[in-house]
Amino acid sequence: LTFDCSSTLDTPIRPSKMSAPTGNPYARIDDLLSNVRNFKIIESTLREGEQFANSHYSTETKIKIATMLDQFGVDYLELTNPCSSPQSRADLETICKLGLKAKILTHTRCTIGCDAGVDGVDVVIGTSQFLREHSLGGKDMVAITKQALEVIEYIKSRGCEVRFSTEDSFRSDLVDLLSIYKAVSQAGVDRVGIADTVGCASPRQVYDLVRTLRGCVSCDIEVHFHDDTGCAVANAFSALEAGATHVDTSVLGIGERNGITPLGALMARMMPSSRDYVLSKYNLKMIKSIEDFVAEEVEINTPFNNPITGFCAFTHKAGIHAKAILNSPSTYEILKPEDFGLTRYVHFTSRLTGWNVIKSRISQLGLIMTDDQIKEVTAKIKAMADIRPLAIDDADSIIRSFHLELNNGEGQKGQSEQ
Ligand code: AKG
Repeated sequence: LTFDCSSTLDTPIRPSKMSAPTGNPYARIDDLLSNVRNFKIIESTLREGEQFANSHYSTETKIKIATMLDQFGVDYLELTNPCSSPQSRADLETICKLGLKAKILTHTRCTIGCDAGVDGVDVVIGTSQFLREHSLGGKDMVAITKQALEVIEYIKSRGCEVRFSTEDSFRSDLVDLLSIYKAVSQAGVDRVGIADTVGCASPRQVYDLVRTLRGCVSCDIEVHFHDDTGCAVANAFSALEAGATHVDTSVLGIGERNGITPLGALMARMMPSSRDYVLSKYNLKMIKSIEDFVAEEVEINTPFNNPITGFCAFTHKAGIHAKAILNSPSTYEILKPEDFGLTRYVHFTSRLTGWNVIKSRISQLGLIMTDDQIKEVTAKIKAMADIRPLAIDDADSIIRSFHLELNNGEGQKGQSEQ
C-alpha cells in the first residue's frame, strides 16, 4: 500500500463559523477546519460504559439510560455488540424499537455479522504493532486492510452507516494509518475513527494526527480517548479544533480502566468556546440527573472535582473571591450554574471569610447592622472558625446572638437615657 492523499484534497470540507475576536487575548479564532462549534456526540455509556468494572445493566436500566441520553440530545447511542450474549442482542433490539431520535449504533470487531436492526455499525481493528502481534496473531497491514474492506462492503450492503476505526491509533505507524484510512474512505465509509486505546496521546499529538488525517479523507472523523493520563477531555477538544466531527463519550467517563471522555466534562469544556451551539443542541439541565442515575446504577460517587456536578463545582470560599462573586459572578466563574439548572454557594463560615459575604448573609437573615458592626461579627466568626470548623447554623447563631446583644444594648441604653 502506498500513501497518497492528494486525490481527496479537492473534496470541500464543511467550514465552521469564524469567531469574532473578543476582549480575551487568549480566545482563539477558529480556522476553517475546526469543528469546535459544530460537533456530534456518540454516546457510549451503553457500550464502553458496559466495559466499566462495576457495570451490570438490566434491560430497564439500559432503556432508562438510552431515553435520558436521547432527551439530552446526543446524536448517536453506541451499544454493546449483539453477539456478546443473548441478552445483549435482546436489549439492543428493544432499544432499536424505542423510536428514539438518536441513531443507534453497535460496535464490532472487524468481522461480518451482528447488525440486529441498528442504524450503523462501528467497526474497529488493531493496527499497532502490540495488537497486531499479541491480539491478531501477527496479521500484517495488507491482510488487515483486505479484511476491513470486505466487512465495510458487507455492512454497506445491509444499508447501515459504517465507521471504521483503528484501535491503538497513537501507537500505530503513521503511514499504515493514513493508508488504511484512505482505502476505507474510498470504499465509502461514513466515518473513520481514531482511538487512543491506552490513553497515551497528548493534545498536541492529537491535533497533529487529526489535522493530517483531515487532509487525507473526505468522510467524517470520530475520536475516542481513554483517560489513563488525564487528557481525555483536552484531547477531544484538540481533535475538534483540528477538524474531527464526532466525539465518543460516556456518562461520568465510565469505561475500561478509568474510562473515556466524560459527557458532562466535555460539555463544560465546550461551553466557553461554543456556548450558542451547545445550548441550541443539548439539554444541559439534565446532566446532573443523568450522572446521578448512572452513578447509582454502577455504585460510584460523583468525584468532588467533577466539572459541573462535583459537590463544590460552584462553591466560592475565600473572602476575596466571595466579595467579587457577589458583585459579579463572572469574576470567578467561567461556567454559569444556572445553565445547568444548578445554583452557586458562597461559603461564609470559614476562617477565610470576609465581611462582604457576612454582610450578604446578614441581609439574607433579614437583619440590619452597620458596616462596623458587620466587621465586628465577622471577626467573631473567624475567631471561632480558627478553633473548629463551623456549620452554617453555627455561623448564623453567632450572627443572631451578636445582633441580639446589639439590640439589648440599645434597649438598655434607651432605658438608662429615660
Ligand atoms: C478503544 O480502542 O479503546 C475502543 O474502545 C474502541 C474505540 C473505537 O471503536 O473507535
